[in-house]
Amino acid sequence: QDSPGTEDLRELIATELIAARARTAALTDCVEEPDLTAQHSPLMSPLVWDLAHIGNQEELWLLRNVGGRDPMHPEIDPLYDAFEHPRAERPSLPLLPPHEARAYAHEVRGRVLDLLASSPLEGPPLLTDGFAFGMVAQHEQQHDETMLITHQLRQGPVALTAPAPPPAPADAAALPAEVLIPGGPFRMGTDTELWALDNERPSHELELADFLLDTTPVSNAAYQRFIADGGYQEPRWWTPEGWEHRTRAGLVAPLFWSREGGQWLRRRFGAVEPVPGDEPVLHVSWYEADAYARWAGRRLPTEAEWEKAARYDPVSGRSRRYPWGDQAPGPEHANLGQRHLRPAPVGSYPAGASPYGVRQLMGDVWEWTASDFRPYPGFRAWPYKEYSEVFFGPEYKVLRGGCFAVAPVACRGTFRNWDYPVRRQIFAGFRTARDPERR
Ligand code: AVJ
Ligand code: FE
Repeated sequence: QDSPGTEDLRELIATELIAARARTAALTDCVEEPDLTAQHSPLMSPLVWDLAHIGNQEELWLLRNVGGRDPMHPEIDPLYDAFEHPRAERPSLPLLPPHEARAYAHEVRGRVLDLLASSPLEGPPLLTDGFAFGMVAQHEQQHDETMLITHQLRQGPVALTAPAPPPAPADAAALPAEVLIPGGPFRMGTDTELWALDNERPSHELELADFLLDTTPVSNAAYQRFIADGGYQEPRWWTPEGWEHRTRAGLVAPLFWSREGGQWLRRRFGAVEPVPGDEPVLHVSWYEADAYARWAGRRLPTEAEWEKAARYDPVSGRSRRYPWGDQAPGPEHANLGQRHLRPAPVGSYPAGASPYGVRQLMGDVWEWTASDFRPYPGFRAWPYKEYSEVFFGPEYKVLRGGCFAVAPVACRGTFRNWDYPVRRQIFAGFRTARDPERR
């Protein structure tokens, strides 16, 4: 990717910071004070914590580290350090009340826009290509996704609304179930993506064998067949840890599903509706995705397979930024950015398909992969080891592709997300893969 000129970069940064704040405001202005300070789930922070944490990280990285300014309120730093207090503890901290949290984030932002106007956007690595600004815009958008998860977990009437995604295109029903991705060399990760985070770097070549990948994410209808076939009652589909967890947690269906009068219903942002068969399945753990794949005679794709399917251009042999090419995501490519508060039907977004014809790799639902979260060869923690490095290891599984709640600035073919294999509150689904039959 070519580096944009300084003025274009300033404009891009300002646009991204403003877009993130508009989303933050939408997520925090739509409920009253008690809903901002309450803890809706022990898995999540109160919304008012995310709000002040967004401002605090922006102050830390931009005003203090880039701008060399003194801390505005050093006494609040420990409250908003994610490593000092686990989420479950945060409601009992003396957090800034909503009006103070808003005023703090607003004050920081005003000073950041002043700093941006006078920053050279080159020189020290943190400033090069406006990296710290891009990181902060991504960080706010990541917390906007986190806050949307909190909204989904919240009990009570609907607070957020958005138009439904477009209906499935005419060819959706006739798509091949899977496509062959031929083996060969593939360059994974990036050295050039403008604001790629440390765990996406460096790029490195690897060799993959032929594999077949689902054309679309697994649908609710397909997942209901797994349930109806007794998939949750059959240990042979599950890993030992998965079965143990399934049993202890009493899993029988995706999170937020309930059974009424022979029909599966699902709660979504305060409304209850029949589970739509043609939507990608959402709110399943890695263990459930893995069990489904085994039941279907398949497996989850590895992270490298997923990225090859999303980025490899068989004509040039090059890895591209997105399945459709190098252009930034538009509304025709993918369901991103909380434009819609649900995934689009399977088979949507033909303009966002990869060269091999794989659809919806970006947006809609995060996709669980088979892979543990590990550093790439040559990884260097940057600019802080608490972003990625402290999470590397076998206890986290990688998710790829972003979901409807992810902003374009925090989504690309190289972007890596990770979570525990038991987690279901995240907007995660999956697609499956298999090896070709040997003959
Ligand atoms: C990349 C989504 C796993 O929310 O824990 C936010 C992103 N890091 N603030 C998370 C993040 C620091 C992170 N995930
Ligand atoms: Fe954070």
